Amino acid sequence: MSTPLLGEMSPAEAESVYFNEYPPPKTLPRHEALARAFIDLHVEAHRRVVLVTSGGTTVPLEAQTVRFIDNFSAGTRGATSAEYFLEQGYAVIFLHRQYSLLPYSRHYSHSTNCFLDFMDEAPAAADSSNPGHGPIMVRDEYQDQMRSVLRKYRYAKQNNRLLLLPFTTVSEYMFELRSIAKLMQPLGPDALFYLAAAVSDFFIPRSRMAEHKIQSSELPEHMRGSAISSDEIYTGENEENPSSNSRKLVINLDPVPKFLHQLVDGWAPEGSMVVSFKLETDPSLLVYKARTALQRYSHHLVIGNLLSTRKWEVVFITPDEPHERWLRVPKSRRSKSISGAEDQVGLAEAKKGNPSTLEEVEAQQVNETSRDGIEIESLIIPELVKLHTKMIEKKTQPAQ
Ligand code: PAZ
Repeated sequence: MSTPLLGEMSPAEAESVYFNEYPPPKTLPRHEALARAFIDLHVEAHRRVVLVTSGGTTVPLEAQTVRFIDNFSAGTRGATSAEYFLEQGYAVIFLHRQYSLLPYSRHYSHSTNCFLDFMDEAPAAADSSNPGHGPIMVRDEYQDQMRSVLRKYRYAKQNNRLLLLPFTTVSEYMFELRSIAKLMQPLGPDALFYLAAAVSDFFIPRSRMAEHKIQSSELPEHMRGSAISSDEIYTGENEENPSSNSRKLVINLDPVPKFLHQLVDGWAPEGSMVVSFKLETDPSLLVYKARTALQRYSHHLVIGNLLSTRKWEVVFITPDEPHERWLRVPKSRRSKSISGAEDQVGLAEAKKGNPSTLEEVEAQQVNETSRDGIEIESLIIPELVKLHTKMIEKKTQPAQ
């Protein structure tokens, strides 16, 4: 009889099997201690705390990992959202893929906005003992923007409002999410989960994973040991009788269990708000898939986005009226995106007719004074905070 896939088990069974299969990440005890102290501090202050997850997860192909599967997410949504949550007075636990974008420093990231381009060497003072070494300073044209970012960053740091916790693999992410969610219990309705990370849907279970680097060329027999040789098809199953087809690597992945169910029904505090994201590439699927996720996990909000338009529009799918609500950056305020496709804005809502919604008009009014591009997160977070406030009021006000 074949072993059932995790996806075929009950959520509780899948949780037990999954978490017993992997050793917890080495960093977990330290992260738990940091998270506990952070949460205690903010419970004491009656402050709301949001757990923002951000970036992609890796799926290792070997236990001693040389190769892994990854995804596109740079962590822009998570890092940007964290800044707007901080602006709204939340304390933020930022559970992020290591080396993905971080709140505040994202403005000066290595790939798009190299921090060195913002700097200059000023002439040395006339009386300097080292005339060849002028002080390093921020270029004039960036002073205001950098001062503003720096002040917000220092405020968050000095006031203990931001806790950065990194993960890399999908299993590390799962362990961290479970532990932090449970630690957030004392927050009750003041806890918010904002699950923006792009978590892999597929993985190779530890029991079927090669220990060592998968070999791409033949080894002499006496050196082979348990190495997967090049005349085998590696399926991630360590099959007894692998079919022979040299130089091919065929990977057989299992579905990652959907722990959203466990989060909503067990790990997260009673009364807390859970927001998940749904990413699609096919506009005709987005709303359907987001609605299905909301029904399946019975949480509070699914934010749907298309890969090609995610910087300019999202849809809020809620259990209550209006059920489907689009937030859009007005055309004139859309920042350019190399990977984006502006002509696809509105397509996922096409059946509804005119995509120019109330939100578009409102956004135009709110930001009338600024001619710069608007970040869609500046629209998402205030709306979300309103919904969270409503939920808290419902939970904390005695029934009339
Ligand atoms: O990191 P990023 O800003 O490039 O992308 C953000 C995103 C598209 C990963 C996020 O908005 C999202 O939809 N996350 C959930 C993906 C999913 O599991 O469907």
